[in-house]
Amino acid sequence: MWNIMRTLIMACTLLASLQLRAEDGYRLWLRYDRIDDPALLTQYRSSVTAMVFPAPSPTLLVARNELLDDLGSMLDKKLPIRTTPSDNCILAGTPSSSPVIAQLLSSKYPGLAGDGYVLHSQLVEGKHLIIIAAHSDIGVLYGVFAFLRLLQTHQPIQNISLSSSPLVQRRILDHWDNLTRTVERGYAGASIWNWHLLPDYIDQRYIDYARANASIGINGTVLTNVNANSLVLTPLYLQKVRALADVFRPYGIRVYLTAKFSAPVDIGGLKTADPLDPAVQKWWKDKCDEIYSLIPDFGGFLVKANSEGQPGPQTYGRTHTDGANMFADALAPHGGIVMWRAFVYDVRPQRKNEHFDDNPAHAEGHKAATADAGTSKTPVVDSGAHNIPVSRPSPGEISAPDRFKQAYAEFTPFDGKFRPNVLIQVKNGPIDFQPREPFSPLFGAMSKTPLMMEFQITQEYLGQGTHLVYEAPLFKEVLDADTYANGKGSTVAKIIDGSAFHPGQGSPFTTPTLQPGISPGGQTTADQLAAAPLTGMAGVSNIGNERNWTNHPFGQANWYAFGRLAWDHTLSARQIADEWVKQTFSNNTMVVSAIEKMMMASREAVVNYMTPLGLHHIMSSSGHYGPGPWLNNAPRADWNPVYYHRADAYGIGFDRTATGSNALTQYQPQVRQQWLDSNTCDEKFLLWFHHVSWSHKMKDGHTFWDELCNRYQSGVDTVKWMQRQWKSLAGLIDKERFTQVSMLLNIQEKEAEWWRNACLLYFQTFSRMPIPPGVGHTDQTLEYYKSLRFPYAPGTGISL
Ligand code: GCV
Repeated sequence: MWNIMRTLIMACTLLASLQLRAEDGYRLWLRYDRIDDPALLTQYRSSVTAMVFPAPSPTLLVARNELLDDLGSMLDKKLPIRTTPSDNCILAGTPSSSPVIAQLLSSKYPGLAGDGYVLHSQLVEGKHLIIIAAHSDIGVLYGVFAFLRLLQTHQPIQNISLSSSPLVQRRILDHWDNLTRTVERGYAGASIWNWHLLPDYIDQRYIDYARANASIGINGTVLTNVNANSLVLTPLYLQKVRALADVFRPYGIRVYLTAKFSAPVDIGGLKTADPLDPAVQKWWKDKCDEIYSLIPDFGGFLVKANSEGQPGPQTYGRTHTDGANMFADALAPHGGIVMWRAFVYDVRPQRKNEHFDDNPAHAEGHKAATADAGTSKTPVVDSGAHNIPVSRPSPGEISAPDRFKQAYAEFTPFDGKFRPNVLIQVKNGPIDFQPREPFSPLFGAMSKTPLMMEFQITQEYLGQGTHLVYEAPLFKEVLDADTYANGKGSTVAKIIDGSAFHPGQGSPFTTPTLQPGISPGGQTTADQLAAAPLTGMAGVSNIGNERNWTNHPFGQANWYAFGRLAWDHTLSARQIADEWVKQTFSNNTMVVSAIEKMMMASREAVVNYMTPLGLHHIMSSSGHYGPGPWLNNAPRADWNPVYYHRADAYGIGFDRTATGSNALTQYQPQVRQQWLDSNTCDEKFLLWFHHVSWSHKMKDGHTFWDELCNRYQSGVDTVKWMQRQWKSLAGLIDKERFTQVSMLLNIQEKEAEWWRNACLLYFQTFSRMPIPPGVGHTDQTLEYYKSLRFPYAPGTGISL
């Protein structure tokens, strides 16, 4: 008996270790391992025995291969491809490839349009078919990935009847990747674009990147940093861009580039980049013609202008509309679009890299640029490549008005004045991707201009490469916020998908077929735009050339969640976490439940241990890594944490009511009302809008000071709880990722305590109140925390 038991135990252990094969994370959520539930495997095998999948286009070919390979590995069985359906067969394609599909779409799914897909089981002439159908080829590829997801997440496939369509048209990853392969705010190694070896060397990663993006519906990629380098527009680099575009095309992914406003001067030999100068306009028109001759489906340009030292139309006394419309006119004949960023402050030209931080090594440019501020000696700053006439700020100007208000002030006067192929790309909040921000007031203020969301997937302010922070709850909080722009229910999501002002939008759009040689021109014609204005969502990528793409294995979840929400913002954060965990780790219920709980708690944890109760922008300036609430010596007032928290003997917080900067007036009255009074304001936003006393009474009866301390502690406690959850999964997760995440959680715990200690010690110098019981103490001094330096913190992206 003992022997039998022992053999059984050994067999089980062997089986478990075989199942938990080494995982380096490269496969992301596209693992497609053999279905490990024997009963389910049998069921799936009997439901899918063959496929009919004509593939007359490159997109349909990759779709068919994907289905064949991935089903083959999940079912551990190669499926035959037939020309006519047999029983229990998959039928995949578009109406033009099959009358059955044509009939299905017109009779049962008449509303399906654009790149949406249908998964449908049906009896046809006595045969059970699973139909994967769409109007466009790319829709079929999306349908294939959705079908594979059903199996990966162990869903029934016998009686399926579902359809799904993207709610916004442009679902784009923005890479802040430099041509040197450094990545600004990147924490996962070097850029995946190997510019030096392109165009001749095609890394397998490019193909897997395209697969991963297509699997979640992402259909565009901006290859280069918004702090742009004009060189990418030279013939040498355009050949490299073309090679990438060729790889991505079958996966429905368009390539976009960042356009440096000064390119006509930098690389074009012109003396000016003034957008109203006919020679400049011609230069951009010729440049666009050149690009489209190489890349007929080129998406267009993303432009950061007049912000953090990037040149722009204001440099020449022109407006955002003058600048954006110049690009729009050059792109329009080819169907291209302009994504013009609303992240604006600081029109002064910057020296190379100076905006990154106040590290003395990087601040040189700043010092030089502001050295004689106020002396008004020289109104012209030599910007390096060319002279741009700009006044230097006086010291008074340096102590900046509320930066919160600048985007609204600069853009609302131009509402309705942009060309139809311009999207204004707005960061989710008014400042800069903080752990929590109220939504940007622009979302409620530009009813005549299509606004595109910009989220940051890379964790610049969320623990960078080492903290487990699931961002879907952050994205959802913003998308679900009500702007009241067109009455109650005008959520940010509905502004973005166009439905708040254009009823009927927010549903399916067609991405023109992306086949070589076929010009997608016309996709943004005036007629189409009048019927359905442009819509889009961008996420600043967290991808690098680390083997597992994102460094932290859970960074993959944020890439995944961004794509899923860009496709369908009505999905819940939990639902997305559930899918991701099952595909990325396991369908084991213990694993799924523990990881999901960790993920769902993680965003609130980071808010608590970094910036609770509406604190913002209090990180260190060295690469934005770690706490630095005491910093007050950056060359611009609004780069200093003290500018944002305003702690003093009375209290803390930025008064944005009428007694302060009055930024609240930028919101619709109903929104303003909900944040106007410090006694009723949602406490999560309290210090965004109010300067409250240390003894301000909180809703739970605590003083503000005690509540602040408790929140910091609760953030730390959550991280410790996450560690325990993770430990409970030992043996259920492959060793490689288990160990990796354990180590990263240890770092996160240390850093959460670091944030708590440093911030509380510092704020206590103002509050003069004791740390309440139950809140962790430190033996270190505030001076110790202030003395910490991280000269080589990653992500500064030096050298464009
Ligand atoms: C690409 C913040 C970041 C910068 C970034 C900028 C932007 O300031 O710290 O690295 O620059 O936002 O979004 O343009």
